[in-house]
Amino acid sequence: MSHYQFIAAPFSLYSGKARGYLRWKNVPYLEVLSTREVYEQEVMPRLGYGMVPIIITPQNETVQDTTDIIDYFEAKLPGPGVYPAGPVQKLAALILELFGDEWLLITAMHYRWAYNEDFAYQEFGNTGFPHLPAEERYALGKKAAENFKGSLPFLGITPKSIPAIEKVYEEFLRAFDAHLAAHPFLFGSRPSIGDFGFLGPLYAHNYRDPESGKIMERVAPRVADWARRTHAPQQALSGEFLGEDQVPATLEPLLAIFAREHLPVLQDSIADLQKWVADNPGQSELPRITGFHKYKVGGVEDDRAVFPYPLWMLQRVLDHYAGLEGDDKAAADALLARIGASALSDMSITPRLKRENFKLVLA
Ligand SMILES: N[C@@H](CCC(=O)N[C@@H](CS)C(=O)NCC(=O)O)C(=O)O
Repeated sequence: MSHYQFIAAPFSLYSGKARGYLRWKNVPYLEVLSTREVYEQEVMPRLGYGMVPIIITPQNETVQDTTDIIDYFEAKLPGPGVYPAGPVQKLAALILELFGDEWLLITAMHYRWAYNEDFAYQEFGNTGFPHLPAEERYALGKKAAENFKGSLPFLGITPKSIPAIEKVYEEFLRAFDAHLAAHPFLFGSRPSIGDFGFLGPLYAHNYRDPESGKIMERVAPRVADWARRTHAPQQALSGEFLGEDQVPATLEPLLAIFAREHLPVLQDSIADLQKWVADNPGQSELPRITGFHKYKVGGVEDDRAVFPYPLWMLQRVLDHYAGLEGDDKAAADALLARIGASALSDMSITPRLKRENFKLVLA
């Protein structure tokens, strides 16, 4: 076997993120549908739990987590990459990857389950049980989807927060659409790690789910076009990042939404991690949820679970920032101040986190 296997699903958020990257990077891979059998016989034994997408290498190694998948191929394959060389561009790209993966997720989950419930059940059924008749596929798909639909309140998606989620999402779509009037991708003509972070929620859910796709086409047709182009690049390894480490001014409204909506959640998550560590001496493996907190979306307060995993992604941002010096640091600080994210410069994840054997653990 000389190709990579990519176990994934068409309707899966993080599969969309990785697939767009694999195509742009020209990775020789074959996609394997994560049917129930594949999930039970390949995914679960390899990870110790169920999660897609995964990569199986020709040497039979497993790579999970889309960020690890991207980093694996960035290190392994020659040619252009998705991390900008410009230090301020890279900082902004890492922030936007985190924001896409972990905050736009809220919009992806809300719109799927509010407007595409039947379609989603069909998709779960078609993927999990493709050999069964349509009715059985639907029934089993509905059952398989229970946990996902059931996660909405944990993500802070309730009747109270929904109008605010929709308001912020439309603000985000308009700002991204305006940016795309001037640039094909976030940082120029080459997709970056930030574009792929956006792609999961914006392609697999918010573009591909039929009712959500109509909303995207109506509010932000350039974003729909970007989702198509980024998920199915016409030319692998193409394009350039903007010169002189430019972060276009049109990205600042997007970064400001991160600072306003996501950063406070991350600050609470650090505090909760520290509390969890104090309450659980001697334990290294983190649970999926460390607690609950009040969060705000579009100014509306609601309850939400606190997830430690996004702190592992935030740590990447903070590690990059910590390495900046001189003019680069001054330019980064000026950007953070303009977007309202100066708090980032004093944040640190203590204790540090790492991923080991597909688990999040204290470093
Ligand atoms: N951070 C992970 C997230 C992957 C993820 O949540 N995948 C979803 C499907 S899109 C899944 O398999 N979820 C199963 C679960 O959460 O139990 C990544 O980037 O790969």
